[in-house]
Amino acid sequence: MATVGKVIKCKAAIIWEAGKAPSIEEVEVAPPRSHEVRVKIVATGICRTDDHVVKGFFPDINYPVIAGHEGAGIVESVGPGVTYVKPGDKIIPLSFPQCGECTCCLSPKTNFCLKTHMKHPQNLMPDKTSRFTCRGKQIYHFLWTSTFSEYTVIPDISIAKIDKNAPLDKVCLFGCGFPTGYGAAINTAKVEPGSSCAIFGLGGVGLSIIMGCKTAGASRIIGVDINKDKFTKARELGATECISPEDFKKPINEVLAEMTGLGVDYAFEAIGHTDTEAAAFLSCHLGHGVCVLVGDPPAGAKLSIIPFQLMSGRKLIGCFLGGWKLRDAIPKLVSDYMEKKINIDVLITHVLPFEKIDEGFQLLCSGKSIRSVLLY
Ligand code: CND
Ligand code: ZN
Ligand code: ZN
Repeated sequence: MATVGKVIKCKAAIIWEAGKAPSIEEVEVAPPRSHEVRVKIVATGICRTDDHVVKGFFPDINYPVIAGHEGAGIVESVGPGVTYVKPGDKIIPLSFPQCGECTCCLSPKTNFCLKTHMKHPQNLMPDKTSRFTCRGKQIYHFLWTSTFSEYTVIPDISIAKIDKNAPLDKVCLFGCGFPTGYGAAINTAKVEPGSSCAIFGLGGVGLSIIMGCKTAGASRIIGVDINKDKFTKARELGATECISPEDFKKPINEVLAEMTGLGVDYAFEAIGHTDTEAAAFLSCHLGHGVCVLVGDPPAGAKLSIIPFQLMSGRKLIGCFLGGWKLRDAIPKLVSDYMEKKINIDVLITHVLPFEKIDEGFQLLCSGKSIRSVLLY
């Protein structure tokens, strides 16, 4: 290809500083270095975590930055040492790597690869440099994905090669929302047939948790959200009941306890507030209920729990990206989608040209969208 080894100029959405809306700019994207891949992103979803970057919730993130972590694209070129993919392959950038060699990758118990960007409090490539510049300034990466750029550079341990026939405008949701929620139910909670579940927050992540609970055979799936507009889709996907905390005087955990006897078998928090995390934990059945934290509270937030509530047998756990070892799991989930075993299309409520990214964020923040997919 004519672009191999050269700097590519393309459009990207840059968040110049925390609190500022992303602005569409022309960026220069340097060629991939050793064990890196340059990808042409075709489609990207907007996840709430990207909005947290816009709002400046993560003090470790440096600005200016290119956010975005729910994309799908095609390999443009590969750096030295890359054998896993070649130009033309369809891929999904992974916001969590799977190096396959570290002690966590070798353990079946976790997907927390130790080569993660989270081990280094910086948002640059693994060699601590950036591939993006704009108006003469270095631009920072985000989660090694930065899918809000038409071309992006990603470490080869952070990509999944997928079916060459996969529709990228749909399967971009396998970059975060769907596996994050679905895996929280299937892998992390390991929901059992006949069990009762409560899902706090019915956005793209929460609805995917509902799909996971339904697949696992849960008999009661209770959706909890203050935005009742979310109830229709939640019911369509498997919620048996939906409630709003604002309709009750007493705490929502007491309401759930009354509805279920002594609390739910599994509670999930997919909002990202410590007060709803505490409520989800207290909604669990005394003695054995399991609460899974999925939402992303602002950095530095602390959750307060009375030790007795854990000692009595309730469990509190959490997961990134649904606990999947992503490089192994994402290609299989995409195949399941191609074979119509799972349906993610229902989560896509809006499709917009990339230039309308700001509208996409507004739709998310006003509660009008589940997922907006941006097309380059
Ligand atoms: P989105 O904003 O679409 O959904 C959140 C839902 O929560 C909305 O429907 C709100 O109406 C609802 N809500 C807000 N406040 C309350 C409240 N007090 N009580 C009840 N409901 C409320 O977000 P999303 O689905 O894209 O993401 C959900 C969370 O998951 C968010 O915190 C995001 O940052 C996080 C996340 C985690 C991970 C992971 O790997 N663990 C990956 N991506 C996103
Ligand atoms: Zn690893
Ligand atoms: Zn996300």
